Amino acid sequence: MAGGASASGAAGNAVRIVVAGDAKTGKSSLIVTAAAENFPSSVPPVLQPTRLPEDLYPDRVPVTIIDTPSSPENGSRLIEELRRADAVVLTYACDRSETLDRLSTYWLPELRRLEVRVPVIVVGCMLDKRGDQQPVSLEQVMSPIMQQFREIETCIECSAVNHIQIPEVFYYAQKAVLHPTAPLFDQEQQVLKPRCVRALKRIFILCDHDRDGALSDAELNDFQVKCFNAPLQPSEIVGVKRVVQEKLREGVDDRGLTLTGFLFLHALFIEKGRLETTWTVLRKFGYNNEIRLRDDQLPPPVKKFPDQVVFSVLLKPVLLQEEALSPFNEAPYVEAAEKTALGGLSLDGFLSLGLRKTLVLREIPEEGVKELLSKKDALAACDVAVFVHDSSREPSWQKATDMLVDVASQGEATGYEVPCLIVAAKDDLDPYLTEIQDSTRVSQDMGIEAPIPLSTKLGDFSNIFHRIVRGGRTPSFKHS
Ligand SMILES: Nc1nc2c(ncn2[C@@H]2O[C@H](COP(=O)(O)OP(=O)(O)OP(=O)(O)O)[C@@H](O)[C@H]2O)c(=O)[nH]1
Ligand SMILES: [Mg+2]
Repeated sequence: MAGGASASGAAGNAVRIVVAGDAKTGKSSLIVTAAAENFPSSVPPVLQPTRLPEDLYPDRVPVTIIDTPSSPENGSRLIEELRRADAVVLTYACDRSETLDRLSTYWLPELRRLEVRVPVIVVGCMLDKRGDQQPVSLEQVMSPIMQQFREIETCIECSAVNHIQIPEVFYYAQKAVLHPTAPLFDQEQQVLKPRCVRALKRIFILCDHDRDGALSDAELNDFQVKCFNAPLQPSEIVGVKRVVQEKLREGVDDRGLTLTGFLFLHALFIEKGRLETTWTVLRKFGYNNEIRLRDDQLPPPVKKFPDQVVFSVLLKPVLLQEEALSPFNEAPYVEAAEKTALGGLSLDGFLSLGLRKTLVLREIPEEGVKELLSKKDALAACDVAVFVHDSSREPSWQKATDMLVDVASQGEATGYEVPCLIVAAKDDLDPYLTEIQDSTRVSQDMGIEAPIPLSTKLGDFSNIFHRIVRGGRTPSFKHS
């Protein structure tokens, strides 16, 4: 996984940790003591790459530690190693404050200059030699440096000679690679990053099976089993909800854990250093280290309800001039639409919108969605996505929402975010029991317009073509 920025973070890849710092700050002794659990009486200036025992840490990812030379004549070798690092351990000697100062005057700026954008662990070595001469705490000393250099993931003091906090140094380093903070959390603002929020919102919506806006105990349990392969005990569910509710009243309601509560819980995990929990959830739902859906997650599986067409995409209208739109709700366009476009629940064909503009509707049958979304730039040519469902049939609605979520996710993942509209067709029939509530809630959750009811049978088009051209709103997995 060498190469830092491109690190996949997925278990199974080796982690390469490079140890650097001023001369005689204890780099080589630190490495030998971690690998052999023995403080060496003498060490060569630079060690060969050292592999840590695989069972040392729970992730069981192979960790290779690279020692670096302090001598200036070996500067190019040092730079080469730093550029290949997944994480950098920077050492100073606890009894030599000038080596600590050099972190902010030399080492950290140097890493930035070299564009080594990987997590940094700052390690104070030879803690045993400091004695009581430094009354201030590590936190007091380090917090201004950590504020200035957000790439510092953790600071730790250790003593190789006394075996204090030696395995911890490399534990934090490998953890920072496998479960990085930066994509999840904005350290500056102390909030979840927008991309992380969007992914968690999507996950929440996918886990909220009854779509009532909260995770019930059963839904929470399913989520837990999916992510961690183990059920939650009833007392644990109570515990989780209590923790959330104590800090954030609206985090839980009588239906269960709300989206706000779900997001709060993840912020809490991260704050407590349990990043692996949030990463496990994201990875189970198909996200990579940049919190983008992995390629193998696109396209999503498509179930088939053969008698329906629930997904239509409007290709780029051919805008011939900058003139105002002709009203489409007048003859002959509505009639044309009625005969050709909406007959049989499909938006299809070519609708001429007066002399100046052309609205191109492309019908994507259900089985074509998979193929469409398999192209990363599929949505680039699309101005609006319209999701048509039969409002009298629940499976049709379910299918339409799944597709809406898929299209919105792909839009987010690829940057081609497309405004979406939901069309509730066959409005002359009785809707299935909770259709109105459901569809209104989903549109609210996603931050798009309320579903547009229409009935071709009754000739009621709800001004649909006008609304399509007006464009709808881009879904944002926003929750009311
Ligand atoms: N008391 C004490 N001495 C240590 C500790 N760690 C290293 N030393 C000693 O500090 C000296 C320097 O240690 P090294 O491990 O060679 O440090 P280094 O940074 O690799 O040094 P260079 O590669 O020469 O720059 C050696 O004499 C070590 O025995 C420690 O935890 N406590
Ligand atoms: Mg050395």
